[in-house]
Amino acid sequence: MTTIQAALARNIPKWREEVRTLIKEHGNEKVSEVTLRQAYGGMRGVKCMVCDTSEVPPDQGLLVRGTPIGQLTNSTPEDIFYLLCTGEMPGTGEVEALRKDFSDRSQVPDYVWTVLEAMPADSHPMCMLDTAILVMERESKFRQEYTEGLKKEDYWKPTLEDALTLLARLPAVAAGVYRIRFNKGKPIDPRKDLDWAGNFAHMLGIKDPSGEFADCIRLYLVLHCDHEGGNVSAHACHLVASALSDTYYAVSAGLNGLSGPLHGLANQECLGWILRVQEKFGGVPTDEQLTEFAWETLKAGKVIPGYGHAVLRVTDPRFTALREFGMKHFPDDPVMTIVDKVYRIVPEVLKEHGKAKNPWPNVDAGSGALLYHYGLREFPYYTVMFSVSRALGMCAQMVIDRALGEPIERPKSVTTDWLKTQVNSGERLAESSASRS
Ligand code: HAX
Repeated sequence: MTTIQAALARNIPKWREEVRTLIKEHGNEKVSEVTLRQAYGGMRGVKCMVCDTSEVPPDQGLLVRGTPIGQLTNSTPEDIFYLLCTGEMPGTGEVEALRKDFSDRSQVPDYVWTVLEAMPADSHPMCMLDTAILVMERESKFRQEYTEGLKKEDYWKPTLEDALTLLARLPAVAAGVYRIRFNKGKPIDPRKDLDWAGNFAHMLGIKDPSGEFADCIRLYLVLHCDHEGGNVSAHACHLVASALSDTYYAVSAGLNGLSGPLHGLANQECLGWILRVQEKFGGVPTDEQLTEFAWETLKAGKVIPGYGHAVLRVTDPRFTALREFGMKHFPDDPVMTIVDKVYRIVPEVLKEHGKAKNPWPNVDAGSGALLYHYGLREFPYYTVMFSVSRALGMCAQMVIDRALGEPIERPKSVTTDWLKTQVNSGERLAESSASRS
């Protein structure tokens, strides 16, 4: 049995050597170019950062350490965290050790509940989650050891410590946010006999006699774990961590990014859209009615939530996995039926509309329907569920960044005047070379 710490300690020297050699031998080779449009256009497609935990080929969707996410749907979040960090699929012993470690660290300090209880009753659940993470920053091992004097090559060790403590507490904190914010009663304590996902399901307090809700949560937490390095939350986390801010600061920053409606918050908007369809048509609409509703949304200048993606150009395999789960367990659920119908209709509407580069569903198009089915009906909470999972990827990326000694991130910005001059001088150069030839 190899602990996650031991597996990292074994792999990190190899990774460091590999990167050192790559930079030494090919450091000046070009891997990307930036156009003026990209500089104004959210840097879309610019290859200027490295993330080894996962990648998102536009025609395949998420690969976790090279394995398609569709092949990992029977894994647990513990498997996935080990895989993200080390690049190796853990055996039973490794998973048991990690599960026990999470369980040993899972006690949420009382001051977290005091802070959450004191927040205004209409606070957004994401604001509550991020606040809870920030107040725990005082316990950061990285900050403590860095202040005392820590060698750069050891930065990853207390970073991993902080990550494990934060991840161990996150399901309890997130479930507590649900119970406090939506008046469900006191937070529920974790159980020693349950895994990370099972405990999260248990602490939410949703009735689950068959264990099916826990299975749904397990799948949900696996599917949302990571999505390479350039998305808003991963990038925000990476950027903040690059200043050597500790795990609590960096994960909270990343999750603040996840709270935007074009990113993680889309899942709360998505189900809202589906339920508006259901309400307007008194149930499952006809194809014509749904087509008309989709056009109404677009003509009002709004986006259809859950559709489109900055990188993907196919149906998101995470949507496929969630849809399969729903169709297997509750094919006759009216909300699931609408989700399925939207999947048939909306891509055609978006293609005809002609704006979105990707007319296919992303992960958010289906996730809310599953949670709604099991009685978790407070939409503003959905991004918190996403966050619990995405923290796995952000933490893994941060440990690896620290291990590789990544420097503070500082791209160069330019002014519009500079770009105008650059463009004009480019034109002058082109003219003079044309006149010479
Ligand atoms: N409905 C209507 N219009 C859409 C659209 C959609 N679902 N998706 C893209 N478009 C529009 C864009 O608004 C943009 O219009 P303008 O030129 O008028 O600005 C145009 O199509 C081109 O956009 P794009 O290049 O295809 O997409 P972007 O990379 O700019 O944005 C988004 C990607 C995911 C933000 C976008 O597709 C969107 O807003 N989708 C709906 C919200 C959503 O589902 N977000 C969740 C994404 C997944 C995620 O991160 N989850 O956390």
